[in-house]
Amino acid sequence: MSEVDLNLVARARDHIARTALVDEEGSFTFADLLRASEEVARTLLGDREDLSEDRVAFLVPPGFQYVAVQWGIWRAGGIAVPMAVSHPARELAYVLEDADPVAVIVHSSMRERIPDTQGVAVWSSGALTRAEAGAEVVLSDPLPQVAPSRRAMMLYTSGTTGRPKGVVTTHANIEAQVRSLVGAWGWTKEDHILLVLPLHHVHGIVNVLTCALWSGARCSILPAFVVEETWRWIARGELTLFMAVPTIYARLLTAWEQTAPGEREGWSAGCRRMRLMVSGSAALPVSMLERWRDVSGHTLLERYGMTEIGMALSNPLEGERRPGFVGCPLPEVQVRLVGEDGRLMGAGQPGEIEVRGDTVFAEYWRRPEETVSSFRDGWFRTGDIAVIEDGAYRILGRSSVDIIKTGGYKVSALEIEEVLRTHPAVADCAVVGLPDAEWGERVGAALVLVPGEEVPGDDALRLWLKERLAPYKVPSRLLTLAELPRNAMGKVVKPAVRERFEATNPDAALAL
Ligand code: MLC
Ligand code: AMP
Repeated sequence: MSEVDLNLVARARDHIARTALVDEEGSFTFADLLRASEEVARTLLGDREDLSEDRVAFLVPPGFQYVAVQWGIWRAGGIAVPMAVSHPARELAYVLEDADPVAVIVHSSMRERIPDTQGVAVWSSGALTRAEAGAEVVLSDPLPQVAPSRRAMMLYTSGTTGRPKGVVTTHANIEAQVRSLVGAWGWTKEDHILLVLPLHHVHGIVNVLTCALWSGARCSILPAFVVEETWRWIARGELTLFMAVPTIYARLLTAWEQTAPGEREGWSAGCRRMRLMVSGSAALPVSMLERWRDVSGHTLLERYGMTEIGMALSNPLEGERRPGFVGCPLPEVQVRLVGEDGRLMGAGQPGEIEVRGDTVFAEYWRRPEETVSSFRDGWFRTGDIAVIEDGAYRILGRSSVDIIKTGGYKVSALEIEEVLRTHPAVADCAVVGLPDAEWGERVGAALVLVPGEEVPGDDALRLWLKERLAPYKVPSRLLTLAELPRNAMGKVVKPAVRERFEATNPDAALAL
């Protein structure tokens, strides 16, 4: 059997000597990536010919090792399950339990966060990805043929029903997502992008990392977003592209405003040398778009997407980018708006965004009923409400009050409530999203305490929650109420909970 590369891998062979990745450890060519990922693939395969869509979970910070591991899993025929480096043990254990992997690859600095699980091989990413500099790319035994229709990746995302579920995409889905963006945003091998986003979500994985590697471009990677480091990179003037969530632009703006005029000029000049700056994953306030235009000379290109569909709508690369709008359907993506009664909506009428096409995911992992109910006649129902005005889409909100977007992360209010209710002092609670200039929304929790109990001290409660939830799910506003506002059916009225927060001086509401 001769090796038929995945397209992504085949394309890397066209750029073998070019720099693909730069991280804290150094620069790596496409040859380094091919060699290291082959090493990972062979180790994972052992005596097997093909991982045949077995899952391999990995906990590796953004950097060369991460990419070598991801490609190695793909080249061995496995499904890559990236885990979030910011997650506490409880969340990681949930992913491992749900994804049911045959192996876990973990960065040496994080080894203690992965429990020894019987039957699951645990490898150190450093031991697997040591690329001998300058060594030949040797193809000994062929690696398996991996058809595009096979499942490639599983990303955990919150739904409205409680704990996160695995969104499964095939190689063909990922390729369609990448082709669509590479075409629409004019990627070439001359591009150089800085990756500051986490690598357990599509924004970082697909829009930044995979589009870059597909194009033969260069991706420089920070292990995590740090505002000063990001400005230093921008000021060097080597980058052509930047993509981030609005919270990151907010932080960059604050730092710019607080720095000395001489430094500002260098930072702004670095921005002006780029060809494109993109915002997405959450609504970009028009005021932020305008401030960024003053600072950088760029009108941010805002686009709309979702883990299940990749990107769907985008403002244009060339032509007018309308503030407050997310543009039009991207190439290869079909979009429609549907009313509550299932009727198609015309221009000016709000409806739920539904998406169809090769970019749309295959299934929710081991949740056939949820998969079926998330589609209507072959169209994926996003739960986001939009309207078309003068030919462009404007997002109006979400159909569920229980989904919160904070810092670009989607979190489920129900999941947080479930955890809070297990605290001995909490009799009941309601979690809501509260509008916030920096985070888009903040997580607020209204608590009804067990009689005789007091609000646990800030630090104690925060620590307790941080052991159980990802940092971005931990409520940063607390309010105690005698009882939760409920309707005649006994259901908590979330808008009324939000009003209680608004009626409270934010300083009086416990800021965690
Ligand atoms: C972290 N903190 C938060 C928080 N996140 N508080 C409130 N709301 C949040 N969302 C807390 C931390 O626990 C910490 O508390 C304190 O804030 C400061 O943390 P930090 O380290 O400064 O924040 P940081 O971790 O840097 O987070 C900021 C960020 C991050 C913007 C860099 O949120 C981020 O990377 N967001 C991008 C998410 C993303 O990629 N989404 C794409 C999803 S895909 P303490 O007590 O520890 O000090 C998708 C589809 C699409 O949406 O369309 O793209
Ligand atoms: P996720 O499930 O983490 O992939 O988040 C996807 C969600 O982010 C979408 O369903 C939207 O609610 C939101 N989103 C993404 N881009 C935008 C945008 N430009 N404006 C408003 N909301 C957005």
